[in-house]
Amino acid sequence: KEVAPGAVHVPDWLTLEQQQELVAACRGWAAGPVPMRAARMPNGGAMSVRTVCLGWHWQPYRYSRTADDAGGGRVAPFPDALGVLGRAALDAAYGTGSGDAYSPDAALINFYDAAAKMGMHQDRDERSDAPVVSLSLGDECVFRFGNSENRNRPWQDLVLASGDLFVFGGPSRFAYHGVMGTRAGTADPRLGLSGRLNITLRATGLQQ
Ligand code: MD5
Ligand code: FE
Repeated sequence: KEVAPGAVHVPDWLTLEQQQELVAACRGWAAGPVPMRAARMPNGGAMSVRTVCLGWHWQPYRYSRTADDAGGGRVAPFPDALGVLGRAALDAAYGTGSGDAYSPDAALINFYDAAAKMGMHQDRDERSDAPVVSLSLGDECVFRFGNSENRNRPWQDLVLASGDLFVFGGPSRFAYHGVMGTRAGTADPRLGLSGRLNITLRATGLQQ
């Protein structure tokens, strides 16, 4: 379903087996070499979401190869399998062949416990206007998709459930968005996940 130009929601895109594999992979990635952590904002406060990065490490508001805010180590490489999944995601959202030239080089994996939220923001630390691919796992959340002008109305509130794909490209790439909260206990017990994971794939446009 096209929510706005370039913003496409594909409910239940991942099979249960793919979701289980991704949850297991996220557990491995969360362990390190740069462990999952709550990013600290320039004002000193910690985000309620915890994040682990692959390929490039994100901290507000820049990307680097090393994690100054989480031990200083070099981030794990971006896995080829996520590039393959990203191309399939664009094909599913925009039509066959749309993903051919897509080569994301960073993944951010966000974990939401029952209290976590993410305020309205734009993702504009990338030097690329390539689409962002978002995959949801575990508990449902209320996702707020806004406009590209400011963090205020108009917006649309959507429920994102486990297995859902969302692609943000074209005129929607720099829209404001946020996660108002999760719905604790809504995850499929077969995932063995208490909380919500979100994987985003991005092309940073950065070199080396
Ligand atoms: C999440 N993560 O559910 C969301 C999903 C983040 C973040 O927002 O920055 O880690 S990604 C939603 C997204 C990405 C890029 C553009 C737009 C939405 N958009 O234009 O609405 O943890
Ligand atoms: Fe974002």
